[in-house]
Amino acid sequence: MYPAISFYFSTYKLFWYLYSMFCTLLYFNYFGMMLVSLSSTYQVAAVWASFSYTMFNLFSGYLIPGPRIPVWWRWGYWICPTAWSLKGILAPQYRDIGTVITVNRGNTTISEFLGSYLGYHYDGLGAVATVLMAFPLAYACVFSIAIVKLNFQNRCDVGKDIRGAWSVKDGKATFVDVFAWLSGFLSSYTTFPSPQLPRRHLRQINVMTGAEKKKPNASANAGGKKKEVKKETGLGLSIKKDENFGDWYQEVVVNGEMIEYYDISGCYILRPWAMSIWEIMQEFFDAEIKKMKIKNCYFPLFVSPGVLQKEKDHIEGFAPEVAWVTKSGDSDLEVPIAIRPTSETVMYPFYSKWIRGHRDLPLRLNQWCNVVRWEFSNPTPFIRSREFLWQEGHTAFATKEEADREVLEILELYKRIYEEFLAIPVIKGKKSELEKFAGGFYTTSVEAFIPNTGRGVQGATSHCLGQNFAKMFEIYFENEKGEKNMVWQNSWAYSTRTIGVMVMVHGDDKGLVLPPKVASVQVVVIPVPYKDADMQGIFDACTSTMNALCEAGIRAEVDLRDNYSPGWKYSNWELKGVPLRIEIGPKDFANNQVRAVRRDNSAKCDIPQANLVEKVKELLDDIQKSLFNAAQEKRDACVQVVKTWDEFVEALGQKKLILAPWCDEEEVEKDVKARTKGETGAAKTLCCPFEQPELPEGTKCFASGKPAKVWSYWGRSY
Ligand code: 87F
Repeated sequence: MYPAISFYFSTYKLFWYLYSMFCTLLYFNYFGMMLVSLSSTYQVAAVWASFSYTMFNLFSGYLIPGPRIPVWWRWGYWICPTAWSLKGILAPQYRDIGTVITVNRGNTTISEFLGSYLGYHYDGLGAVATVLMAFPLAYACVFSIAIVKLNFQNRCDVGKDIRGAWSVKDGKATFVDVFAWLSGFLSSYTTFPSPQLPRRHLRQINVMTGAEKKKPNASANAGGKKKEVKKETGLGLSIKKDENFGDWYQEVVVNGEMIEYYDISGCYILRPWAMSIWEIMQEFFDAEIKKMKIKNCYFPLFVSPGVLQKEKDHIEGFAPEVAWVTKSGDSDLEVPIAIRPTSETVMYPFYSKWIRGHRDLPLRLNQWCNVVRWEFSNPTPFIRSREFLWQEGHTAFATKEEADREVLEILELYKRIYEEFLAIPVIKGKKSELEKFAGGFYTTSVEAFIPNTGRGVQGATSHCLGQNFAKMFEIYFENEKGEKNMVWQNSWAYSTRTIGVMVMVHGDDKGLVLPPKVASVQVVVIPVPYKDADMQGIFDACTSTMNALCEAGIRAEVDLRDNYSPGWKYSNWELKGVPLRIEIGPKDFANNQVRAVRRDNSAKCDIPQANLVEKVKELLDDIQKSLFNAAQEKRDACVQVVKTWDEFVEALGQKKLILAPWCDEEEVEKDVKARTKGETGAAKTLCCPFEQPELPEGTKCFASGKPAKVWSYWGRSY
């Protein structure tokens, strides 16, 4: 490039050219970064950039020579970085050229012309060099201060990119972070970039921290080779649970590696970290229902419109949510087919075929599958998605008593999933007439509560369908006396919503908090390298610690990655919610012990290797119990007993879980819904708890003033 622009070639001129160009590239970069760091959005930065670059042209001395710029505007010339670049490039190139040229009909030399007309003087080049270096330094400083102090990167989407660009804990950069990043940025300039570098650059910066630089052995791998320790983008969470619950939730499920967003709204990718939780619950529930002699089966995903119509009365309200396949390739299907939103209509025609006599009963089937409900209101991962995983049980009995018994047995299993596995307290109860499954006889449910939003959430349902579907689908059997009777049916389901409730209840500002019973990794073992330590010994101790735990049936993993610092690993496993972290450093290694750190309360303790398994089991049990107790305490603190409408409205405004005496009339519930309708949704009954407090004679319904018949939980809900 240099000879191509016909510059005179000498070492001196080449040096000036390269130096000026280097400073110029640098200040343009830092200037751009500075604008972004000073602006709340990219758009604002872009407006400033286009203004600034126009000024850079205008005052560069190229369009209007410096000495010709009106005196009162000349300060613009002095502060314009491009003016200094031109000085640094052109003065050394041409100031010693004595070639005579004709300008305005007079003769002059090039050097003379450059000095008098353009203002490029030979003397003072030292100042030019200094100023040229001062610009990038100044811009970089302003950038650093803006990043640390203004922290705009946390206030906008753009920030996610910017945050991704360096190691930032809790979403906030420190000066050390920013300078480390800037030095990485600079060094990428002076090394040959690989084709992938620019993108990687935006996402993560690998630098050795000061502390690690002092520990040359820190990252020595098994082979003794030294490797650079990545202080990776330990992004953690940028939003606090109490500050913006909705955004916090979205962030925690993604950064905690549970969910990935998909390009169809309301559909999400369940990553292994979430799927493993589902599988653990599935394993428990599947074994329990098998003990009850319930068998698994699988019915097709598609429903023909004719069968769906059979259930028309009940499906009416649900119809808008049914998704249809209307085409194959380019041609329209002769008859569109529905995708199952639930499987009553898919299964019951075959129940009618398979059930003939009393010996065919009970028929107890379950299927693990996906269903599709094309929801229109605000999709939320796990809680409300258009496709989700569930189990649906469909059973048929000869008598109502058998059906009633099963409804409660299944409900108890759902309660155990929530309380024993997910460490979430739930309330068992019966749904109101308005809230029950319209096709059923009665509906029972387990109800959880999310204190942060003050919303109830139906955790799982167990319906007694009575004989409604038997009538519709002609499911009859002949009893011992040869009489034709209709069967009694139940249906029950819990879904991946359970996982969302768990995240909402236990998660904190550091990320997910997984109860040990459902965590696919219950214990993570992390080596803590230290200067001059016997790293191989520590690594081996970590591996054997993991092995000992695994042999004892504890789900343990060891994190021997040598390109991440221990601190980064701690945050990463905390973000993912692993219940217990075990650290092994030189001191622990020497003392034949490990250090255990709990995720739920950060409590630390040292455990001798000799009673490792026993103590870890104890700790995991304790974490499970503490999580449940903490969740119960929090939930109970939100329960508010109200007796009057005014108290009800006040409690609703305070995001309480309301327990109120109620007349149990559908019209009154409709009325409460209408009167509380607002932006955040109306209040409704969650359930009438099986455990009823005493209802003294003469107690009035809080809403209608009529005599109360039951205590009922009320609230807004998901
Ligand atoms: C959406 C579209 C179409 C719920 C729907 O709870 C139909 C329906 O029938 C629908 N949403 N329901 C009720 C589901 C009842 C029931 N089905 C078996 C359960 C448990 C499992």
